[in-house]
Parts: sequence; structure tokens; C-alpha cells
Amino acid sequence: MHPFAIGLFLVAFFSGGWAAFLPVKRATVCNGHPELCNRSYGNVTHLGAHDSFAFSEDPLALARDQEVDIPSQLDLGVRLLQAQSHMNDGVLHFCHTSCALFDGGSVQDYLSTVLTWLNSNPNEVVTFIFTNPENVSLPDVWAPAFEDSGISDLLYIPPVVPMKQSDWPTLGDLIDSGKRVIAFLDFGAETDSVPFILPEFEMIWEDPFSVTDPTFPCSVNRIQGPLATTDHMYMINHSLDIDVFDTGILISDPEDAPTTNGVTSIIANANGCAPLSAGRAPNFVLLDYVNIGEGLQAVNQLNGLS
Ligand SMILES: *[C@@H]1O[C@H](CO)[C@@H](O)[C@H](O)[C@H]1NC(C)=O
Ligand SMILES: *[C@@H]1O[C@H](CO)[C@@H](O)[C@H](O)[C@H]1NC(C)=O
Ligand SMILES: *[C@@H]1O[C@H](CO)[C@@H](O)[C@H](O)[C@H]1NC(C)=O
Ligand SMILES: CC(=O)N[C@H]1CO[C@H](CO)[C@@H](O)[C@@H]1O
Repeated sequence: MHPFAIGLFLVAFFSGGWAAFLPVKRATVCNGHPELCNRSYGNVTHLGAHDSFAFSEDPLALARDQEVDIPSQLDLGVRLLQAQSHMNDGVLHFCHTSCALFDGGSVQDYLSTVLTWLNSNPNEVVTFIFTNPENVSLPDVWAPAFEDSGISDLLYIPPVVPMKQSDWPTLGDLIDSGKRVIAFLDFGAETDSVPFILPEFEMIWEDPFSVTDPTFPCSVNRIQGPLATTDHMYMINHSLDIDVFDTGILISDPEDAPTTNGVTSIIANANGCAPLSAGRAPNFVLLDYVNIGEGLQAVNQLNGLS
């Protein structure tokens, strides 16, 4: 053997051999359950908070969709945070319909709040589904909000976009790699320039939204190609709306939440969607008033956990 080749061999041998002695830190509990560490992200049901930023304890705040703040939602087991963006005085905010109606503050502050929670909860994988109704620029506005909050270092970038439901890493792999936040945007994602904000509908379909029928009939409402429907993950928009004083502004009523957020109603909705998804449970169960009802219990049941 050429001396140089021997040198390389020795380096390879010793670096490989050395690695065997280094402790490999592996997460043993993922999103609260050891069973979830070895499960693909695409095969996990996550509890979601609709309009997560629109929280208020005040029953007169009609445009609220949640009662408890973001850290409390996460503490309750929410692992998908949904939010709607609007520009307000040149700054990207999360607002409900308009910032005059409900202003949840800047996107950057929101992301900093979530990052603080993630830093004290290192074994948790969190997903964002944000909407971009004003087609705000990804490189100029969205990316800086993520970067300046510090959360962008935690964002998972898939090797291919779109990635099939069956190809996602396990929760354990996401946690071990430190890339445990997945961010989707409903409109305008451009992964060539901003790789960490992913196009939602190429990988997730949704059933109809603004539902006013309590039986939640399921259909594939919003989706994008090229992947087949069954290669997408999917979200059920499980909130029941009422029209506020016939203004056309749809909000949800906390009085319905105990029933709507009950195990019976959620499982029935999931069962109605399963035939559209090769029998799979929903990946995301999006609820209003996540602190009311049995959302986490239903999600645990869908995950096959006791
Ligand atoms: C993890 O899952 C793989 C395949 O899904 C399986 O082969 C392996 O035994 C599992 N490991 C643990 C620790 O459960
Ligand atoms: C995960 O896989 C199991 C077994 O195939 C299935 O019953 C369950 O519905 C799947 N859940 C999701 C969210 O894909
Ligand atoms: C959204 O913005 C992008 C880039 O700023 C632009 O190319 C595109 O045409 C816009 N789309 C719509 C529907 O306005
Ligand atoms: C009624 C309802 O929950 N609708 C929401 C469904 O999800 C989409 C996007 O994630 C939201 O834009 C809807 O408001």
C-alpha cells in the first residue's frame, strides 16, 4: 500500500473507531411520548391552534379564536401554530382579517416567543402554517422576520420539495439534528431564495374551511401538485364558525367548543377524511379554543397512544 493510502486508512480507522466511543445523544421522549421518537413526522397527528395569535381572555373580543397565550397553547400540547399575516405600518404582523379588528403583534415578536418556549422544551417538534394573503415578499420581509427572531437556525430544510408524506424524518431525527421547527406558508413560498419556508399545499391538503355545518363533511378543498393526494399530509380545519351579527365576519363561538373539540366530533371528522388519504389519520387537527374540550385526548387516540 502506498504510504499516503495507509495514512488515509489510519485516519479513517481512527476517526471511525473514535466515534464509537463518543456518547451519541438521542432523544428518548419526543413530543411527550417515547413512541413518537421513531415515527416519521409524516405519520404523526399534531394538535393545532387556529389563529394562535388571536388570543384574549375577554369574551367581548369577538375576533379572538383562542383564550390562552402561545406558551400556554404549547404547554397544553399544541404542536402546530397557525396564523394569518398582514402588513401594519410597514411591519409584518399577525392579524385576524385586518389589524384594526385584531392585531396580534409583529411576526418577529411572535417567533421570538415561540423560540423562548422551544429553548426550554428541547425535545419538541413544532410546525407553523402561516398565511400570506397580501403576497408579502419572502426574501425581503418573511425571511428577515424569521432570521431576526433567531428561530431560523431551528428550521428544517427538506432535501427535496415537495417531499412525500412517507419520506419525512422521524421526530427523533428532527430533534437530534436540532432542526425541529417546520414552517409552511400557504402562498408565495419560494424555496430557491428562502429554503426554510415551505409551500404548504404542495405537501399538505386541507378540508374545507369556514365550516358552518357541525357534521364537518370532508373533501379535499385546497391542494397543489405535483404529488398525488395520498402522498400529501393533511389537515382538518375543525372549527365551527358563526357569522358575527350578520357582518360576514366569521368567528367561532366558545360556547360550541366543548362539543366541537370533543373526542367524538374530532374522531368523526378524521374518519370522514381517512378514505381520501389511504386510511391515514390527519396530520394536523386545527382547533379554535384549544384550552376547551378534549383536543389532546383525540390527537393521542389518533396517534395510537393511550
Ligand atoms: C424504528 O423503526 C424502524 C422501522 O420503522 C424499525 O426497524 C426499528 O426497529 C425501530 N426502532 C425502535 C427503537 O423502535
Ligand atoms: C400512521 O401510520 C399508521 C399505520 O399505518 C396509521 O394507522 C395512521 O393513521 C398513520 N397516521 C398518520 C397521521 O399518518
Ligand atoms: C406575488 O409576488 C411575487 C413577487 O413579489 C410576484 O412575482 C407575483 O406575481 C405576485 N403574485 C400575485 C398573485 O400577486
Ligand atoms: C374555519 C377555519 O378554521 N379556517 C381555517 C382553515 O385553515 C386555513 C389555513 O390554514 C385558514 O386560513 C382558515 O382560516
